[in-house]
Amino acid sequence: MTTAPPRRIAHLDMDAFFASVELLRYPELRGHPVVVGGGSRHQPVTLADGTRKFSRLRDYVGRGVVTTSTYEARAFGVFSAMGMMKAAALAPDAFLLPTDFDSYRRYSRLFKAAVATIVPHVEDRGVDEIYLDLTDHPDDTRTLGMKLKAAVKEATGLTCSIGIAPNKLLAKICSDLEKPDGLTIVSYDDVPVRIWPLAAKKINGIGPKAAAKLAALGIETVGQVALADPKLLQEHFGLNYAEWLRRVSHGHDERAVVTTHEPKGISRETTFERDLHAKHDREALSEIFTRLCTRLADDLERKRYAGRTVGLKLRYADFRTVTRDVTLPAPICDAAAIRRAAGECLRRVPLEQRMRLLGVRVSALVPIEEAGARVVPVQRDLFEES
Ligand code: DCP
Ligand code: MG
Repeated sequence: MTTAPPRRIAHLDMDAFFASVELLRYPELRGHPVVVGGGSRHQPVTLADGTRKFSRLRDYVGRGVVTTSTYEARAFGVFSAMGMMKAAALAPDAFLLPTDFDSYRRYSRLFKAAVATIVPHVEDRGVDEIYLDLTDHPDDTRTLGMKLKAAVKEATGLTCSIGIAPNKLLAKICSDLEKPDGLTIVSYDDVPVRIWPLAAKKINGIGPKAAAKLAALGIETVGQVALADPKLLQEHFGLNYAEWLRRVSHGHDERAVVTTHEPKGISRETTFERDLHAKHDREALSEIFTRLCTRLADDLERKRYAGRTVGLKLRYADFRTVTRDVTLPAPICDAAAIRRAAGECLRRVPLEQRMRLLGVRVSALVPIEEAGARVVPVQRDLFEES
């Protein structure tokens, strides 16, 4: 029997990414609780003496959500996706900054380019995270990890956290263990000590529903999943998922780091924290909708595609799902155009019922270079039109 040589896989994730980018231009806020979110309102104002006046979280009125927060704000319990008003109750004095996706995309490109000069095998996983295959690199693991962190810092002024492990599953878990500015290296031998005590939901693929179901069986940690009776898991989760649970809880994962692929369509969807209504939750929905389109535009730009067909997926509170799509005369890839087309689709679905999920997809893809598509900034108030 031949066994594959052990791999060295890294997961790199930027620390408090959007907030950290903001602190580069507002260094006077460093060390303070800062929250990014609430759309594009609440721009800082430069006073006559050259100092800047910032909004505070307590000034916020509306139904928007927190995009991200600095670690100082997290100490008050303020995290991504929390309602801004709830966040304001926890940290009224926190500084509030509007989102600026163009900057985040620019820094995203910068840190990825810096990493690619050291390790060519990069799998792009979104605006602030990547996987790397370090297996063939001559440097020892810690030296290489430090080198990657230094390159990111040098190119952007920002810190990141890196997990290095024999596979993607463990690397992703590890990048989170010593945040911020972490470098965590684990081997299979470390799994019982470092991974088993963690909550089961730390595994990418054990979502809130599966975690709740496990908890109902008295299974809270990864280790408890590993030691659970396979028959019990199979009974509650089906054969495939139970088998997958067994493998991941022992730290096994064979997925390769994939540097490129040719997609048919690219989509983003999000399940709301609570069911939302088109009228009563218009502001929150509008923001979520815009963010979905912005992230989708970001995915398209990163993968260098534009597409002619824009699809909308909507799941109601009762789990009925409807989809609509629209095919445009020319391929698009920018957030505003996607938002407009998806908004058109939205007009063609009934909106009386509360919704639990919203998804947007762009298909009929062509490489961006052939599309002649133009990138324009996103508009934020289009939900109103629907
Ligand atoms: N983001 C978002 N909506 C969310 C979660 C995140 O728009 N519900 C954005 C803001 C984050 C960025 O994506 O800055 C990256 O997400 P992460 O989960 O990596 O969060 P951070 O980078 O902010 O923090 P951490 O240091 O925990 O990675
Ligand atoms: Mg991050």
